[in-house]
Amino acid sequence: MLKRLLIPGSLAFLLTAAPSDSAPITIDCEGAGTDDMCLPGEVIDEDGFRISFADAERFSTGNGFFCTPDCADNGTISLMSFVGTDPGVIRLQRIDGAAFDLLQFDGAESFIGRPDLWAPFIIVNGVSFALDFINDGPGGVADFQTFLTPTMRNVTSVTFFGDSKDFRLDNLVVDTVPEPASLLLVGAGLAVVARHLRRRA
Ligand SMILES: [Ca+2]
Ligand SMILES: [Ca+2]
Ligand SMILES: [Ca+2]
Repeated sequence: MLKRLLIPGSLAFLLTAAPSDSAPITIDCEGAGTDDMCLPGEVIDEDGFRISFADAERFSTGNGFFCTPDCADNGTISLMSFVGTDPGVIRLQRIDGAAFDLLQFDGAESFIGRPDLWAPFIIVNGVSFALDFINDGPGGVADFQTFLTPTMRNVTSVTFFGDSKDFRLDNLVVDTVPEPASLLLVGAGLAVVARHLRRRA
């Protein structure tokens, strides 16, 4: 009886605790609307990760109505932090709250022709990444830069802050971090399943 309970329990645990995918994931914002306006309390969920406000008035996607004139653009949907009466901080977390690595991200300026509004750098968990102030909107030169983030490992939250100025984000490359305790439990579960299968053979 105990064994009958143990085996399904172990299998269920394996399904929930095993790392779902050890390969890096690119959060490319393509699942968001082409011109969504997110207000405080709203979130964008993608691939088990959540983008939300830490302290931002709003953020939007796409390059349409909310970008007048046009904004920095990479030909796809990206996020923009608008700074209003708040610092404009955007937060990235896993929906389950577990740890993850941020490997790299793409960052850019905001409205073309308004360098007074452009963030000089994007501060990621306290580390600054300088924007190049090259931004001519859709087409033309490349507006986005790719920044590597080797120090953003095993974190449970990443915040992006433009020093109280506007910026855009896209292609947040993340990797999940399996917890050592979970791995040990997964190993124990596998051993139980293997023993069960051996006895049935
Ligand atoms: Ca994109
Ligand atoms: Ca451009
Ligand atoms: Ca740029």
